[in-house]
Amino acid sequence: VTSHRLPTWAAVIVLVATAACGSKSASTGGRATATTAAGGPAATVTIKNIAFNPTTVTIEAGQSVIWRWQDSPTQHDVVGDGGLKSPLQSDGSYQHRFASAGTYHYHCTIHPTMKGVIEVTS
Ligand SMILES: [Cu+2]
Repeated sequence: VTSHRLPTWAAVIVLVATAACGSKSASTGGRATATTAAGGPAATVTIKNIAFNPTTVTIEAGQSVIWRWQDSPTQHDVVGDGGLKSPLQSDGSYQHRFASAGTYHYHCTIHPTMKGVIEVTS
């Protein structure tokens, strides 16, 4: 009597699993590509999974770094040496030009483990 019900349940489970899997891969599939146009930032730091990547970037004095937020809906900011101070945000980008050589440490104010360094050579 119950044997004819089993295929129905199995079909529903398969459909739900397929739908969930499909939507997940679609949402993580998109990625931005346009990053360094001529005369644009010399380096890009991606903010994702509650981390800066890469954590250390080396540029030359006068060059710029751009941070790109890809961790929505989690909010982060970039605050540190050399006047680094971005808005607290979950999307978008922040660009900063480093005029003089030095080692610039920065962090995210709401995630103590998020730290990064910009090495600026002369
Ligand atoms: Cu953060």
